[in-house]
Amino acid sequence: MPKRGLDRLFTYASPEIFAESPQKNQFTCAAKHIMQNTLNKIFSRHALTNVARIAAIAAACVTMSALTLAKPPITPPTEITLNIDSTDTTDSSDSSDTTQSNLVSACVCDLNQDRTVDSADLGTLLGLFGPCQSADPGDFNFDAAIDSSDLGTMLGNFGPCPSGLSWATVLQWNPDPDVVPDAAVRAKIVASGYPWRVLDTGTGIEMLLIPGGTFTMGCSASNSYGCYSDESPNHQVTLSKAFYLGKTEVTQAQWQAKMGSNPSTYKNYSDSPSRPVETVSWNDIAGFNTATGLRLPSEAEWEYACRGGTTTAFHSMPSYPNGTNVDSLLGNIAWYSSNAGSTTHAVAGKAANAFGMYDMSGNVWEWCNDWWGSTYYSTSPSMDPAGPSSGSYRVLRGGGWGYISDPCRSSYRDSVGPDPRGYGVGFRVARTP
Ligand SMILES: [Ca+2]
Ligand SMILES: [Ca+2]
Ligand SMILES: [Ca+2]
Repeated sequence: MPKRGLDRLFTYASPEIFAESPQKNQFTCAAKHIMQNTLNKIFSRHALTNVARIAAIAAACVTMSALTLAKPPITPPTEITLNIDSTDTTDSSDSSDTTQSNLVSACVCDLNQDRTVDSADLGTLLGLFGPCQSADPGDFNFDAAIDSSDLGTMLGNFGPCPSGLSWATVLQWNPDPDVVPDAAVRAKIVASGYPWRVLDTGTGIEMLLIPGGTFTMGCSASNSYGCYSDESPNHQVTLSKAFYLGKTEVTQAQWQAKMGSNPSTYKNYSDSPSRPVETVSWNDIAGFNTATGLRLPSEAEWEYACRGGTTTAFHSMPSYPNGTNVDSLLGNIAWYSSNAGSTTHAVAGKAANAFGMYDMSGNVWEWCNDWWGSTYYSTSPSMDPAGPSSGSYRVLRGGGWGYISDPCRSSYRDSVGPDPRGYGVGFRVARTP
């Protein structure tokens, strides 16, 4: 906790503030005296860690609570319906509300719902001090009063709300509008209940949440290139569940750290650790994913994540929020034959798409989990398609540094057997929450 925050906390917790609260009559002069003494001691103990200071203040609050007027014992309910979804505009309950059974782990102390319990929530809580309806926001122990006991609960839960994901560290709960410009998409991410930007703890790979949704999969011709037969027919696909996808292709450094070796052809450059790993077969990646708990995206997940809401040959880029079919604009988002200089490049060097994904087009080709089938689109299920049940080739997507604009189109499909390793082929990882 930064000093400024700590100072604010001391200010909020001062007896003068309590004295102005609606409950001031519940605090005796003796209680104020004890509180003041405790705070003075805390101020004088500079060796205490911030955590210890907060704990000490919480203890003081409990002391205060013990000195308030006795109340009849109340049995807290085991669960409560909270208006915590993004569609709510009022406090009245509705069908979209979420029922939480563990109030602390649900981060009920996060009163402004920004997924972090901090001084902003503390200020709100202190502003609510006084009698209330049991289970009003801020009344964490359901005793029909917002008081120092609730304050102690909040102080004990300071920090980012838990993700509920055993494998992830939360970097950012809510999507950044500069990265995910569509408000409706941001609302869907928040409504998923999962954090937007996380770090896969085991690999250090940064991943972003892609919300479920429906899109048209298949042929998007560019101005210069039409589609191939395996990109048709266009068909509507629904991805029923949100999933995490690597913000970039897996880098050489990330592969090396997990696998202990680096198979990449372009590994002798100063920026090679930040370049995508390549010369990896589909079967090699199966080994990487077994070691990490990660997986490859399905082909449908890949195209949905690549398009980011666009229906054009190439996804969005600065000045072209709806994407473009103009092949000469591809260099804004992709390393390909016209700008790559016949080599890979450090990931995230070009503009990201509307989900915050880099290098979906170009740099290295990306393996998908699916078997490839030339006529699969005519039989693909509309919900969560996973590809043919068997085959000889696995799907590759996105084109690469050595290729023209044609295969960099969002709908272009290629296929290679699971064993060959190509110096233009890498991957990005997905994970089911
Ligand atoms: Ca908060
Ligand atoms: Ca209470
Ligand atoms: Ca790529």
